[in-house]
Amino acid sequence: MKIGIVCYPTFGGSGVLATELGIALSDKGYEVHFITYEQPVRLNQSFHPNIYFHEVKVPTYPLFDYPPYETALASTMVNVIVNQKLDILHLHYAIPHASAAYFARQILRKTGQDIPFITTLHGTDITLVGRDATYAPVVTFSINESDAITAVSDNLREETFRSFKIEKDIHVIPNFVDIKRFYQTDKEHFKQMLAPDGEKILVHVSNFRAVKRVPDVIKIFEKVRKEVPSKLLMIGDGPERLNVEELARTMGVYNDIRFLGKQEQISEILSIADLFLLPSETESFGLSALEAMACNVPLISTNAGGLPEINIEGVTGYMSDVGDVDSMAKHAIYMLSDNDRLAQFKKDAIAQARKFEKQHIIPMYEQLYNEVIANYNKNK
Ligand code: GMT
Repeated sequence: MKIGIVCYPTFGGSGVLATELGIALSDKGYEVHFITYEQPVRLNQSFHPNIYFHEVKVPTYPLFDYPPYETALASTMVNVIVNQKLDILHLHYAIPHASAAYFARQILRKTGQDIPFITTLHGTDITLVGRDATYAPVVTFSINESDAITAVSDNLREETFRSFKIEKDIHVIPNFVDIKRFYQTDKEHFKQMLAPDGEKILVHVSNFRAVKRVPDVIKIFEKVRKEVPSKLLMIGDGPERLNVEELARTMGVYNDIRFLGKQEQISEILSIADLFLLPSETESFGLSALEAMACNVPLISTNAGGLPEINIEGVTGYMSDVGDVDSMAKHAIYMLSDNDRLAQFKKDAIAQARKFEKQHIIPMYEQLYNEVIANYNKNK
């Protein structure tokens, strides 16, 4: 089977998940074609002979204040579908991928070469951006035109039905983790450098957007640090970074924090962490938290969105209401202040991550592809 994957190539969760899916499918013998404007970040970590990358180029012109990416994307989809003879197109993040696919299909129908497409909803395409009245009619239409729809959690599925007039079922296929790549490795020397006096290490990974409430990470750390000797690693970059660095200086905790920026070898950093902080305003699943758990790291998170579907209260960590930094700090101190207790949380975090191992989840996508292609051909 030849599968086209359309995604954002950045460090965002939807692009990471789409890339991991493409890698997993290619390992199983499928031919995978990525269509996006840049090489997806996790693709350049190693060579995969069954994976092809088709760059969407958006020519500029003095008239264009806003170069028409969606038009370039739809044209590239048409080219790749026809020339590579794809069987199915899988779109990750509804905007603008689903509407571009609809457009591409209308073009292909004229020549009898159209193929089915599946849209996977990831989170902010529904909970923030898609809901905006500017986009909502196009998002609703193109989701409904998809041959199948998936969401990454039960919560996102319900949220989609609440916010849009969706006329077909939404399959829930959760995020997954490759535990052959995400596991705790021995990085004691690295830990020694960052926490020379045996301090506990807290970590946050995100794209530093407002929805992640990154200032809450600093506020939680400031409280934890008063009770438990600790250090904080901040991984990622984005619009909130400068404000957050300034907040850390103002609160007098900057010297105990390392802002490491965007990193590709996340599992090596997670390997030395004791606790993962994810105080998001909304989080449809929390892929970064799952990857942390696979590396032995329990969670302090909010109870927003789909987080209760992965963080088991009192077992893999604790959850609090959005913005309740006192509660999150209290739970973090409880977990970090007793080594035996912390070890149990770590063990339970790994056990929970294993439930979302890629070998359990990839077959769900394979089954859906087969069903969708069979139905499409039947109704042609
Ligand atoms: O918001 C992000 O951090 C990026 C975003 C995306 O769509 O690129 O991530 C979303 O998709 C991930 C993969 O399915 C989920 O694990 C994240 O929870 C989700 N983010 C939000 O809902 C805020």
